[in-house]
This record gives sequence, C-alpha cells and structure tokens, in this order.
Amino acid sequence: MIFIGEKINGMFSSVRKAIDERDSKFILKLAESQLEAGAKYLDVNVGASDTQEEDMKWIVTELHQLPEVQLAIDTPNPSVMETGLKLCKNRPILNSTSAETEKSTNMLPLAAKYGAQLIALTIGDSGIPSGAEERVALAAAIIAAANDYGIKTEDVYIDPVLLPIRAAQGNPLEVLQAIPFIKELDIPAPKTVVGLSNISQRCKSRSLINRAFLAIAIYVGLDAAIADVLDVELTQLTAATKIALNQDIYCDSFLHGINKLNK
Ligand code: THG
Repeated sequence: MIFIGEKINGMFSSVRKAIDERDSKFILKLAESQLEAGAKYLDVNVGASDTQEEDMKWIVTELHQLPEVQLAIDTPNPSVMETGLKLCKNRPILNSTSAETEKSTNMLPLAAKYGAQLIALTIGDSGIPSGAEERVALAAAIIAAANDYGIKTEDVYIDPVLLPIRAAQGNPLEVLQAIPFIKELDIPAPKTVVGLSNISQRCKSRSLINRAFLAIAIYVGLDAAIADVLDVELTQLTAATKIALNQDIYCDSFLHGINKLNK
C-alpha cells in the first residue's frame, strides 16, 4: 500500500492557522511525523483562500527543508497547481484532474510539463457517477487522454471517488467493485487511489470505518490511499491484511510484532 499522508490540508483548523501564521515549525513537524509513520508522499492542500498562490509557494518551499520529500499537490486551481509543481525538487503527483473537459485541458499539460504522476478522479462533465461501470468508463477515457499527452498509464492513479457513507450509503461498494475493472484497463495497469477518510466524515468511530474499508480495498487491489497515517493501527492493518490474503510469505516476524503490541 502506498500511503499519501492527508494531514497537510487547510481543512484542519490547526493547519489553516499554521499556514496563516507562516509557522514552518508546525508544518515540518506534521510532515516529518507522517513520513516516519510510513507516508511515501504528502498531500498538500492549502485550501481556497485569496492567498492560496502565496500559501502554496510558501508551504512547498518550507517542506523542502526535508530534502527527500515527495509531494502530491492538491488543488483544483491550475495556476496554484503550476506554482506548486514548479517548486517540487522530487517527482511530484498532480492531485487532481478528472474526465471533465476543462480539468483535462488545464491539468494534463501541467502533469506532462513537470513530469508529474497524476491522480485523476472518475468525474465526468455530468458529475460523479453513481455506479461502478460508469467509473470504469471514465477511467478509460482519462487514461486515453493522459496517454495522448505522453503520460504513461502506470503513472496514473485513478481515484473512483469515495464519498462519506453518511451521505451516500451505496457509494463505497460501487468504489470497491470498480477497482478490479480499472486495474484491467491497460498493461501495465493504472494505479488506484482513494481519499480514505472521506468515507467516515461526520461519523462516530471514524478510524474503525476507515480500517474496515481499507482491508476490503486491499483485497480488491487498491494501490494507494490518501489517509491518516498517524493512525498506527491503520498502517499495521495493511500488513495484517496481507497475511490474511497470503500475500506475505515471511509473516512470522510481523505476527510476533502483533503479539507484542497486543500485550
Ligand atoms: N481524492 C483525492 N484527493 C483528496 C480526496 C479524495 N484530497 C482531500 C481528501 N479527499 C483527502 N484528505 C482528507 C483530509 C482530511 C479529512 C478527509 C480527507 C477529514 N478532515 C476532518 C473532517 O472533515 O472531519 C477535519 C477535522 C478537523 O478540522 O480537524 O476528515 O477523495 N484525489
């Protein structure tokens, strides 16, 4: 499982405050703790304020105090996106484009120009589809469009749009059913990703819902998750799930680790 740490997001009031106050110490600590907890990439979303361009410039520059850091620049604004991508020293991820005409026209050239990997949502000009089949069809269209810009299929992460279970009870199952078909669309396969914490927004027992979904998603072939990597049991669950699926032939040491944790 490729983890993309979700915490550098203006949606969190503490992060919003740190961005406004240019508190680089807070941001760097949050970045480092996510990397230590197993994040390969950090999602960076400064929100949609009047200062978003300057905010993106500041935060991406500060995050490079960690020289190896790999960022997923998360904004719907093409100009803010370019500002972020331009400052990335290590290969970035563009988060996100979609199958919407305007999104592909604006975002795909940026991914190509900066050699970025791509997260693409299965949203079309008529919105977010309700079913798995339409998600797969939109994923196919996205891959074809990305390939036209010279972006390789294996550099595309298809995001089948996980919604809060409170708002759309049938959504998670449609997402799970779409994943294996998306993986079949090309050889080599595209990758798949979800915004995991979306599912439990405005729910109690959030981490439990996140974990339950992730275990099943691993079974159907999910490659990556934008997730709360500071939830230790969530990241441990990926190893435990691999054991359950017989995907880890050297599981003894991990089982031993679990025993220790449970003491
Ligand atoms: N797909 C892609 N990118 C994404 C998402 C996605 N980026 C953003 C989001 N979804 C994934 N990241 C988060 C980050 C935080 C939360 C959910 C998803 C979250 N935040 C708390 C809340 O809303 O309750 C904030 C609470 C607080 O203020 O402290 O749950 O799907 N490609």
